[in-house]
Amino acid sequence: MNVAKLDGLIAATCTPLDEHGDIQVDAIVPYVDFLLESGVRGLYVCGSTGEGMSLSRAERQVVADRFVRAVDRRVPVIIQVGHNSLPEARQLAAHAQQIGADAISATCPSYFKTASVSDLVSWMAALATSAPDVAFYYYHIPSLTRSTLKVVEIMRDGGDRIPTLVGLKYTDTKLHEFQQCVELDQGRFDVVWGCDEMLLGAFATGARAAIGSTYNIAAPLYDRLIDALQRNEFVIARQLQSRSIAMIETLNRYPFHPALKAVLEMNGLDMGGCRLPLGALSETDAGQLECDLRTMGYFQWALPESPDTRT
Ligand code: MN9
Repeated sequence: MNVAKLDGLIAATCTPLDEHGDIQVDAIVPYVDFLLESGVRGLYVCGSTGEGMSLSRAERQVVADRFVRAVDRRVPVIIQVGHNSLPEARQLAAHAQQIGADAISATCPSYFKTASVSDLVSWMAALATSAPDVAFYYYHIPSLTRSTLKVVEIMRDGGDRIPTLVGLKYTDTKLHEFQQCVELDQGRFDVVWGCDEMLLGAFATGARAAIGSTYNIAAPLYDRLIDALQRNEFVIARQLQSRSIAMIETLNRYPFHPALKAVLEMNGLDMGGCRLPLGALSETDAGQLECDLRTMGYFQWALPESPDTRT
């Protein structure tokens, strides 16, 4: 099992769809090349951004397989295998191991709420036995799962009972809780930040890697933010974060997921819309979004070839 810690920006990938709403597999190779050229250092596939929960198991397996093959070992690939049905989740995990993914990750089941940390860890342990040679990152995203279990306790108990549990994707905004997870058992776990608009706070609190959706469309901006922090240039880091906040607020108005795909389309990639219930942007909305982004300077500061590499 490869347990090297993740480092830098990991893109939570979108799933390209065609005009019928089916998976558009041929779009994955150019998309992966675009992400790696923009500075992304890993991929997180079939998560919230990738609409994993809206895809069938067969579709998820095709998507996972195509991303792993397109990356061809250049960066780590993590496959999100969470599912309300444990047998389905286990088959996804076994498949991820079989195709050579570097890690699996899973949300907790979310239709029935898990009553105790111990029950959830039993569920995770059963899942992990289906991919015994692959690192496992628990995916904490209470805004979507509505889980109220304490994530530090999940990791503590999970660490005792699951040999492959190496880390956590922490997608919440409680920096103090994130710090507790980072410091648990002398930094035993690879705790990866999941809220792009608070990257600055997370890196100040001990994060070394972040998994997120907007690293698809602005990795150079966030890389400059991390560089600024490493040079203790906090004013610059705050200015860069403030651009990211404004960009995300703009996307949220459209709403977020189809808007993210529309921005990738503006970058020359074929992404399509989202599957219902998320839907797609109308042409008018996509045009308005492009106009909003142009006004805020997005095309000047967010992209690999951006002319403005200053703040
Ligand atoms: O997990 C993403 N969260 C959701 C990662 O999809 C709910 C984030 O990357 C957010 O999309 C991002 C923008 O709010 O922080």
